[in-house]
Parts: sequence; structure tokens; C-alpha cells
Amino acid sequence: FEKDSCDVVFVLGGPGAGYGKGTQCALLVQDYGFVHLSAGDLLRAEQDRAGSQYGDLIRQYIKDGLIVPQEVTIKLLENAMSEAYANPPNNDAWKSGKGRFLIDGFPRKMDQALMFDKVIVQNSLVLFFDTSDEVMVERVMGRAKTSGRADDNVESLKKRFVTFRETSMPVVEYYKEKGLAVVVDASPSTDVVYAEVKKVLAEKLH
Ligand code: UP5
Ligand code: MG
Repeated sequence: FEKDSCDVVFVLGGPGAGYGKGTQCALLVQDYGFVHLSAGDLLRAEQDRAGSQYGDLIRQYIKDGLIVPQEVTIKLLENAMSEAYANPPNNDAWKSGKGRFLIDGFPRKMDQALMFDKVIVQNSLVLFFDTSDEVMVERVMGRAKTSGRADDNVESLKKRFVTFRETSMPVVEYYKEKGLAVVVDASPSTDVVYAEVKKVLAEKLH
């Protein structure tokens, strides 16, 4: 696909379930015509795909709260982006011929960020959801009752916290230094958070 004609917004937030990335992305898709790609969802789908050579590897990394090697995730994203260009959504944003993507839960490690910039698109914006550990634990444990996710439990969550602090926060700092990151407080209710998201994005999106 045409790499110049593409807007990408990365959506990042704390260690696992809790910052409501997925929830906010669904709202943004409705209002702005983004195609939403969740790196975690793509990895879970690949893990469950019959015949995938990466299934066991992905399962182990996710359970341990570790970042799956970047080649796997970038390949899945690239495929999904190509697919969106082949079957674009029928909305104003895409009619202009420009692709618009929300990439949720990625990049979580510096090597992914640098590789995405190099092989896919540069100067993506980052929407960073910030909140306390307490809020996050409460939300993930709420979701755990119904999510069926192998990493929605206290043990995996602890590991995801460590990975977030040590591995993913430097990525957020990197984009902040480049003036490409906006921070939103994800502690209030979904509506309040979303109002703030729209405000900060309006200033950055064209
Ligand atoms: N909720 C949300 N917002 C709320 C609000 N404002 N008020 C009250 N409740 C709110 O939300 C979680 C829960 O909170 C929901 O029940 C919601 O109702 C409530 P959700 O929108 O699901 O949160 P989200 O941030 O999307 O959480 P998610 O679990 O998807 O984030 P993670 O970042 O942990 O998970 P992800 O799927 O991105 O990654 C999982 C694993 O995949 C990683 O740990 C890693 O092992 C692997 N991975 C990679 O290796 N590489 C990648 O690039 C990406 C992932
Ligand atoms: Mg999610």
C-alpha cells in the first residue's frame, strides 16, 4: 500500500487492561472512520489460527506478560493494513484515498517503534492513556470475570506491570520527546475520558 498516504495513531496505556484503550478505540472508529487494529487481538487471533507456526510462542509470551518478538507483530500489522486498503471502509476519511489507522497496544518496545517507522510509516501520533495502578487492577479484574483471557489474572497482571514500566514507558518517552505524544487521564468515566480524547486529537489530526 501507499505508505505516504496514511495516518497512524498509536494508542498506548498501562500494563494490560485497565486504561480502556479498546473501549476508547471503538468510539474513535465511529466518529473518525479509523480502521482499528489491536496488536493484542491480532496476536491472539494468530495464536489460535490452525497451522500457525507462532501459536505456541505467542501463547507463552502473552501469559508471561512479555513482548512478542517484533517481526511477528509487525508482519501481522502490515498484513492487516494491506487488507484494509484492499477492502476500505465506506466513510469520508477513507474516500479521500488516505488510510487512517488506530493501532492499539503497539509499539510496546523500542525495537518495534523503530522498525515500524522504518518499514511502514513515520511520524505516527501517540495517544497515551494514563491512570493509577489501582484503577487499572480494578478494571482488569472486573473484565477477568468474562474475558476468558489467559493473562487477565493477578499473576500475569503483575508481570505485565513490570514489562510496562521497564520496556514500554521508554517508547512513550521517545514519542513525547519528538512532540508526537498526547497524554489523556484515563481515570474518569468512559464519557469524560472520550471528551478529552476528542479535544486533544482535534488539535493534532488534520
Ligand atoms: N473500562 C475501561 N475504561 C473505563 C472507564 N473509563 N471507566 C470504567 N471502566 C472502564 O478496558 C478494560 C476494562 O476496563 C473493561 O472491562 C472496560 O469496561 C473497563 P479495555 O478497553 O479492554 O482495556 P485495554 O486498555 O484495551 O486493555 P487490554 O487488556 O487490551 O490492554 P493490554 O495492553 O494489556 O492488552 P493487549 O491485548 O494490548 O496485549 C496483551 C499482550 O499481548 C501483552 O501483554 C503482550 O504480551 C502481547 N503484545 C505484544 O507482545 N506485542 C504487542 O505489540 C502488543 C501486545
Ligand atoms: Mg485492548
